[in-house]
Amino acid sequence: MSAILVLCVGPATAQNLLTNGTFDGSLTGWAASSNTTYDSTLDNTGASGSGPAQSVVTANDLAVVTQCIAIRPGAQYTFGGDVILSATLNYGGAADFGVKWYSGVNCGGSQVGSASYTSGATTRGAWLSLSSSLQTAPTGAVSVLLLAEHTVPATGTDQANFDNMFLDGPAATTIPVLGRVGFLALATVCAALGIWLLRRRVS
Ligand SMILES: [Ca+2]
Repeated sequence: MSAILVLCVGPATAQNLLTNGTFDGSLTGWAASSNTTYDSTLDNTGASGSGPAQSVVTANDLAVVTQCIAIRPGAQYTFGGDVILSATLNYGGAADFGVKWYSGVNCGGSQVGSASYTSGATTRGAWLSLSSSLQTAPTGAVSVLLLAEHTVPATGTDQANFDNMFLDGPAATTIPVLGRVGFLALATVCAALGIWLLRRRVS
């Protein structure tokens, strides 16, 4: 019955699609550049064992933490997370979150549309929450690469930590393609279900 209701009413709406966006105990679910590690000491919410990803860039370099997610083209998404730039390991680095859309599953194929980024972290020594504007997944995209990025403009040691990352939006469900007969059958079942629910409510 619940499956029929989902078909009649439509799929569920926005949810955080990331695996382990809070970095509970490890970087499980994430790919990270070699200058990024798990840090158990600096969780944004103080939750024990839920550290952030920590990037320490020691040269004119880029650190990146990524996760690829299946998405639905044409659907709307927002992304972001929390970031703290170290006040002590400070060499003028910058940090933000971004998305890149891909035509193939698991971020294969080619990049589709433009990459988008949140604004960059502007202060150091305090956690900041960064969130994107509403993004529409481009036509032809089936997956998206979510990134946390940390760059340093020159040779020096700079530290950033990332936590509570999110990609909010509808999951990439496989929508069955119905022929005319199938559509009429589903419409009939939905109508019958509606009448049945109405009668139950009245009686
Ligand atoms: Ca955490």
